[in-house]
Amino acid sequence: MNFTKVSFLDSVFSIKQLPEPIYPEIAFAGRSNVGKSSLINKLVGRKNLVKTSSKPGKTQSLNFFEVDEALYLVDLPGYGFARVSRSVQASWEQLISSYLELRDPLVCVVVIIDLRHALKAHDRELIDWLRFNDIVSFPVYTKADKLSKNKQAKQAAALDAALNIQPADRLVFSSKSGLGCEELRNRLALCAQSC
Ligand SMILES: Nc1nc2c(ncn2[C@@H]2O[C@H](COP(=O)(O)OP(=O)(O)O)[C@@H](O)[C@H]2O)c(=O)[nH]1
Ligand SMILES: [Mg+2]
Repeated sequence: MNFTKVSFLDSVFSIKQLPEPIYPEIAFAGRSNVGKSSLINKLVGRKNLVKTSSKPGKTQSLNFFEVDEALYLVDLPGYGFARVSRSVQASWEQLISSYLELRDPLVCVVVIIDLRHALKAHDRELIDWLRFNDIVSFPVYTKADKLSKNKQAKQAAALDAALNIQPADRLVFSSKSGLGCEELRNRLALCAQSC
């Protein structure tokens, strides 16, 4: 798998609408505006497969992308966006949590976190919830290019401590420079093959 043959499959707004479970699936989660769309685009070497935006909260569906006739990438709606109503937020959460809990081919949830900041409550809630439900998660610390090498190491160590993980259990990433991109492809290919 080299992440070259990539196409958009479908936008899913309800559990009933999910595609046939024919490939392993890797989902991508993160706070709105954390850089999730940029990360997916970088991963598959496409500028605009997933729309990026400076306006957070755009993605309201689960967006499925097919990779190399072997894998589905699933772009989950961003969370922690204050400007949507509570009822809209609740229905997103319902869709996402049902998908994560019930979907057999799901092998890993990539949780994207901003390397510049301390761990946010929403990120912790998600990771705790995934652990509680025995769903494999893999944190990726993004926007590394915005920090010096020293600061990157310091911030990554702080996030590792907050999540109680080792450096081997996560990646430092930049959609701008491509830092960590090859490692992420390898890691996800391994996840997909192990199922
Ligand atoms: N410098 C830098 N900017 C980034 C990076 N990733 C995303 N961004 C910027 O952050 C903003 C939000 O990115 P987007 O991918 O749309 O975030 P999403 O809401 O999580 O999908 C955009 O302005 C991106 O250009 C990164 O690794 N480095
Ligand atoms: Mg996005």
